[in-house]
Amino acid sequence: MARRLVVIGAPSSAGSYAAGQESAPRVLRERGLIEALRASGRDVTDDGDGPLHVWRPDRDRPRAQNLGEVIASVDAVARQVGAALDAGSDALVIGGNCTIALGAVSALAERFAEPGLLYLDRHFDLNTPSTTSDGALDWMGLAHALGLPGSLPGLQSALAHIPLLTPERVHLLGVDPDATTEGEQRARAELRLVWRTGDELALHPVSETQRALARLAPGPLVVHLDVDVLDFTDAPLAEDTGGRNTGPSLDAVAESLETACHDESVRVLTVAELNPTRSAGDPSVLDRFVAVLARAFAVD
Ligand SMILES: [Mn+2]
Repeated sequence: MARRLVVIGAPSSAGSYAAGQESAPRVLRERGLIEALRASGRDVTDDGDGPLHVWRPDRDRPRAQNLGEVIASVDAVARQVGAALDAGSDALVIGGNCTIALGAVSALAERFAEPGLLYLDRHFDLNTPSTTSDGALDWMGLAHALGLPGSLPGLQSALAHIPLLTPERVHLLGVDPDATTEGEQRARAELRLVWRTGDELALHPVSETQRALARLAPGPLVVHLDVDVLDFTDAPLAEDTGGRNTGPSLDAVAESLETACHDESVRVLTVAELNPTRSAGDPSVLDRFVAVLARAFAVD
C-alpha cells in the first residue's frame, strides 16, 4: 500500500536573486496540486506553509544575503518533513529556494543512518560566499551539506550533522558543466562527485535515474528538483532563464521523477526555484507541471 503523502510549502525567495519563488506553493495549490495528487490515488495531507520570506537586497551581508531567513526556512522544512516521516508518510516540499533540500535531508539524517540525495539541477550548488560575489544562497546549498571550506557556520548549525552528507551519498543529474564557477569546478573534482549532464538526462531519463537509485541504495533518499534543469523553451518555470534550448524537456524530467518516486527508498521530493511570473505568457505549463507531480506520485 502506498504511503501517505504530506505536502509542505516553503514560500521563501530569501536566497534568490530577486522575488518570485515565494509564491510557487500558493500558485501550484491554485492550479489544483492537492486535488491532482489525491486523484492519483495518494492519501494526501496539506500541512500548509513555513515562513513567508520575500527576497530583498541585504546590504549588511551582501555576499550571503538574508542568511537568517534562509536558515528559518531550512529549519521549518526540517521540522515539517520530520513530522511527516514520524507519521510514516512521504513528503512533497514545494519551495522556495534550493536550500530546502538541506532541511529535507536533515530530517532524514535525524532519523536514519545514511540518507542520500539525488539532485536534479542545472548547477552544482557548490558555491560559498568566497567563490561567487552575487550573495545568493540558493546555489550554495550542496557546499554546506558537504561541509566545503568557506561554508557559513550559521547555516551549517541548522543541519543535523556537519557535514550533512558525504560525496558518496550524493548523485547529480542534469548539470550544465558550463554553468559553474571556478570554485565549483575545483570542489567537484576534489570531492569526486558523481554527476551527469543535462544532455545525458534528456536522452536517458529512466536509465540515468535507475543508475542513481542503485548507487544510492538503500537510502532513504531525498530527490531534489530545481526546475532550472528544464529546457526553458519547453517549460518556462525557473527563476534562471538561461536554460533555453538546452537540457531535458518536461516530459523527460517527468519520466525521471516517476522512476524515482516509485522507488521504495525515496521518501521526500523537494521542488525549488519555480518562479510563476516566468510562465505568465504560457500559464498552461503550470498545469503540465502539476500533472507531472501527480504522475510521479501516482499509485500503480
Ligand atoms: Mn540551479
